[in-house]
Amino acid sequence: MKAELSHDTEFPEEFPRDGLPEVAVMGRSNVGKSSLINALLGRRGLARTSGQPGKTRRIHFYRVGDAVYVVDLPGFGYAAVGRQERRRWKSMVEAYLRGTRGPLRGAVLLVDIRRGPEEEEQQLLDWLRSEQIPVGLALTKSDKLSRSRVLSRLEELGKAVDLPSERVAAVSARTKRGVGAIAGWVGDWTGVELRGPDGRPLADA
Ligand SMILES: Nc1nc2c(ncn2[C@@H]2O[C@H](COP(=O)(O)OP(=O)(O)O)[C@@H](O)[C@H]2O)c(=O)[nH]1
Ligand SMILES: [Mg+2]
Repeated sequence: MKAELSHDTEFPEEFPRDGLPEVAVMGRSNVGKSSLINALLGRRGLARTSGQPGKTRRIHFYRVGDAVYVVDLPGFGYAAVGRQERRRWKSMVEAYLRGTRGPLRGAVLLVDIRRGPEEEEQQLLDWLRSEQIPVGLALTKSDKLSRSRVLSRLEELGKAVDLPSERVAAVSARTKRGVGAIAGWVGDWTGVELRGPDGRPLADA
């Protein structure tokens, strides 16, 4: 499926207006948002990854197959980002989430599997719930833990956020673990079936 960066902005008046469904990808800086988007959309280097956290300050809309936008929101809560920047981040994400966000069909919240959700993530989850936006929790960098540790973290963190097990996935941009689960969520929320370069559906059967 063709995927391209179609809108790159911080201003709500420059968000897409074609009404295509959107799925937001959110989480702390450096948690692996851009890497996961690249794995999901099958294009290395489409979303710019960075060893320097806090660099992405704009909202990136990736249009996939002229059917759906995958939205890379700026990361939050990185210590090196000053107070003013945090305020700017908050107002940007709120503008996105709150504005005329009719097309927002679901949100993938990324949390490092080793860290687990902290206060900001819990707040974001509460807010998404109160707005009745479906949410999935992606536990990133699962390649950093042993298989048994991954399983125990899945159970533990799933409980902590009170999501059904089918909405919690361990993912890795390195091994591509969990990409099928996320594609499944996108399908459930938007009806759009993401496909790999070989044309086969990415979602787990
Ligand atoms: N081991 C491992 N490293 C990852 C994974 N995903 C991202 N990273 C690394 O984490 C850093 C931040 O990734 P990036 O995708 O830019 O995070 P973002 O700030 O949330 O967009 C980079 O150095 C990536 O190489 C993963 O699944 N496994
Ligand atoms: Mg990024």
